[in-house]
Amino acid sequence: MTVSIISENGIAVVTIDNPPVNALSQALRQALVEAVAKLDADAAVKAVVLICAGRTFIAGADVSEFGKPPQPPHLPDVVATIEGARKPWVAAIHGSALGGGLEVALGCAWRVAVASASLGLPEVKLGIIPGAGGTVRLPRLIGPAAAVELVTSGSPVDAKKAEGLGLVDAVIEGDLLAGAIAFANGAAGKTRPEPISSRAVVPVEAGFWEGAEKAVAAKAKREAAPLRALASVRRASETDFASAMAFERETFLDLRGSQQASALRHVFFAERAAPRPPELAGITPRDVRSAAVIGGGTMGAGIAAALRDAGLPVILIERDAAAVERGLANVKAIYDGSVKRGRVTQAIADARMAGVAGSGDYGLLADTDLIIEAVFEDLSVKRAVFEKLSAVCRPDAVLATNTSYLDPDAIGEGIAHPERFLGLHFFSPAHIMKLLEIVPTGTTAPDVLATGFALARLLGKIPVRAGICDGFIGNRILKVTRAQAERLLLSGATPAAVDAAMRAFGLPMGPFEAQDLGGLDIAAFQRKAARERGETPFAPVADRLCALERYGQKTGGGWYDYQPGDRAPKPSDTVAAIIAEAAESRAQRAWDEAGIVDAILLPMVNEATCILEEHVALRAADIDLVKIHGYGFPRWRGGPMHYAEGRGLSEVVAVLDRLAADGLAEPPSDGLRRAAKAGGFSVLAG
Ligand code: T1G
Repeated sequence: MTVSIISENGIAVVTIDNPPVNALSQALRQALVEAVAKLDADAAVKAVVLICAGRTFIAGADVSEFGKPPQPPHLPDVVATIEGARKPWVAAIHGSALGGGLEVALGCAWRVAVASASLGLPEVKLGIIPGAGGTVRLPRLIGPAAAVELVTSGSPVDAKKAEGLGLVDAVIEGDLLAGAIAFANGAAGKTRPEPISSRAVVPVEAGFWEGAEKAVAAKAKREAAPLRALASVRRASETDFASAMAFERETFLDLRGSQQASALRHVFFAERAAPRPPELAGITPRDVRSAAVIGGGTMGAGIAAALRDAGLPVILIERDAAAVERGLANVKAIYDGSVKRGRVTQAIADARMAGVAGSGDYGLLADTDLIIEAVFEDLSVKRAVFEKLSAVCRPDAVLATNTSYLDPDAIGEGIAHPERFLGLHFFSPAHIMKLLEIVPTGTTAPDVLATGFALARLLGKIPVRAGICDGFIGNRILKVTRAQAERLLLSGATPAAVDAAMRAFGLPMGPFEAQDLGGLDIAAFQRKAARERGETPFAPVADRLCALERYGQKTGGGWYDYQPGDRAPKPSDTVAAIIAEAAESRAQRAWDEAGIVDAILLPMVNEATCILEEHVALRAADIDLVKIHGYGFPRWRGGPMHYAEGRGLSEVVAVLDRLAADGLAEPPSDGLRRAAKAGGFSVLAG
């Protein structure tokens, strides 16, 4: 880390160089305090430009220091030192001025930025609030309403928007340093603005805070930080600077040590580690400049849209002209929906749609770099597709199957150049869901696996390497979730109670609501295949419902009844009767929310531990990412593995032992017992 200072014609330039994102480490904070003293003592200096080397302005406090006790100089003091400097400082912003980075900029007399820069206070996304004056200076600079939006959402604004808010004094065209020096020269002769800490906050209209609280609470749901951030902005608007700073710091330190902050930090680093797995270090992926999707159904159309969103031209192949038209219509429906929701403009949607060519002719794929198969989940249908692809595609073209449940080794058998084949398991809707399970076969070449990860980065997805087993990582755990949910029904719980408990835990919806939404027939199809393999999937009630063709919302009834045109789930007497009959010989018990969550979540952790021990997943954090980005597990709980470690693996083992003794769960696996003894899952990682 370096902080260099050069002075010329009265303007000193302080350049921070602390790769990769100029995070505010203890050494950097110390160097900034020393720079203020040095330049205040230099009579030749009339103003200071603060700029960063590398790809971005200061991106915030160093998140890797969060788990340790804060070391002086503390950031609020650094910001106060800059604000109180005798020579005025100008923050020159490129890349992202985030968190503590923006707070340092707020200590400067002026802020300038290039148009491509963004500025924000993302702390709530880490389960904390700004801790160096962000919630106190911002309402003084841009007013309470804009400050509330910026602080409680955690979302950044671009330089133009920031200029409009008064957060940035000028947007620099051309070279940032030259523009900042010119700005400093011009400003040096002018009256220096009143320090933000001395300014008053403009009054708000009656009811503002009550309205803000309602809106923030609705969005934050069970995350604590957004409402605490709102309280800090309100305190800053209603009391003097010093009291507000004390309140902010107290809140920041309180949240910093919270479970939610620990969980969100865990996810932050897991998401950044996922696209660059250590086992692929130094391996160059193959170039992917063109792509094709075989199959224009829901998944194929979603994958085509995801590829187009990343700028790749796409050929959509279907079996005949009518199917091609349907496939293209499915892609168009995706873009029409995006335009309707304001996610893209009509012009962008049209351009993306124009980049999809539909055809029934595999011959068009002779020079395509990547081909993803997304046809019906039937082995013979898939193998026929790859037979054609083997014949027409370049030997180095990457061929991928999007299968959810079939064995990629079986699908790829007989493919020419099998080293270029792998599984790429997208999650529906494929243009929205971030998770991509990357499934190498026994013959996939390392550079082809690296190509899968590079594709994930290009598509803005979270890649997780998964070994071959039934359901890979996510769907294998899902089967346990569903089996446990049915076990609960047979021992006295109701679908509504189970769903309510899992929603209260933080899931977007419970296991039964989710099945009614997605359709019970899909899992029934998988259970049929499993039984043909000699397995005995546990779904006594779901099987009965499917026999009655109660597939969920799409048939007006599944686990719940639905009135025509109304998606609200109603408890079903039919289902209750089926449950009562299936539960006849079983012990019944009263279930509370905590008991339901344990009986569903801890068996999931047990199965995940087997997945880890079998090296189907390489790291526990990867399993957390699968559940968060593929199944809506709450980020602020960090994922099932982080949650279990936080709960204590010995306690997890004890609860599972009790449930197993009552026939309500499988006993803890040997791996889970070993991890409990070792105090964590890392003992099992591949
Ligand atoms: N601290 C430490 N390391 C960080 C970091 C940070 N704040 N931000 C990024 N990294 C690392 C990251 O782990 C990765 O490391 C590398 O930088 C590139 O990241 C007092 C308390 C800045 C928009 O929340 O949003 O300030 O894997 O892959 O896609 O009030 O990183 O290469 O070894 O994401 O170009 C507030 C979080 C902190 C910003 C760049 N700040 N970072 O995105 O690169 S709290 C944040 C980001 C705070 C104050 C409070 C993004 C980015 P490695 P990357 P990118």
